[in-house]
Amino acid sequence: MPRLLAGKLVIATHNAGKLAEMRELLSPYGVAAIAAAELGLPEPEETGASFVSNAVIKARAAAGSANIPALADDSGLCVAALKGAPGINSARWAGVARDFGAAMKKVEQALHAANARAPIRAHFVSALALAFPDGEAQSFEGKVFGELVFPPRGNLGFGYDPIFLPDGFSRTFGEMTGHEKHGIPADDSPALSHRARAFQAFARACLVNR
Ligand code: ITT
Repeated sequence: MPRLLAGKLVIATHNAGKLAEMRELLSPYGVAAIAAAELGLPEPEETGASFVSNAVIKARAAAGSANIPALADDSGLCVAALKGAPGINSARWAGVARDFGAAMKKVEQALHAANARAPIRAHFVSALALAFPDGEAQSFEGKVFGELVFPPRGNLGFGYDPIFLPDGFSRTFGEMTGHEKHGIPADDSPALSHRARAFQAFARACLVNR
């Protein structure tokens, strides 16, 4: 049985783009969301082989250190012509400087080396994990499919947003407002982004006051 959540929650991310989106997603629920960095929590090593396992590692580490429930996201861009890369290594492709201009170039070069032709199919995945201080954890996954475009377009969002064109749209995530990318429709029909879709599943299972 999922455990209902109320009160305080740590958002177990050190990524400012994700943190802003997760705060917006949580804002209607009256949950006091505290960022891991505000508590000075260390970043655990992401040793898992899947998005879900890495999300659980991050959520458990934060819940254990902060002694309150923690919500973590592990996410990434999976490119079909690159056999799913960068996938769970999406942040690592940006190097220690987290330079996503360089990471997007690296994707483009890898596609060139693989002789990939348009349309370049890709999807984003987000695994959200909620963990409690006793180690209990639940996870929820969301995906969004589309294609990659070069050169990158738009300076909104973060990470790989400027090269991702979701199916059915003519603007990349980098050209969309936060509301368009991860807004939750009033009738709770599926949101657009991977993270918002995972969040809808999380909210249905765990959040109160809906
Ligand atoms: P935390 O582990 O502290 O949460 P991180 O950036 O290291 O931060 P991940 O290991 O999950 O997080 O890496 C996922 C990367 O995939 C992230 O750095 C982004 O660049 C990219 N990514 C994930 N969601 C994205 C989105 O909505 N738009 C663009 N890029 C995204």
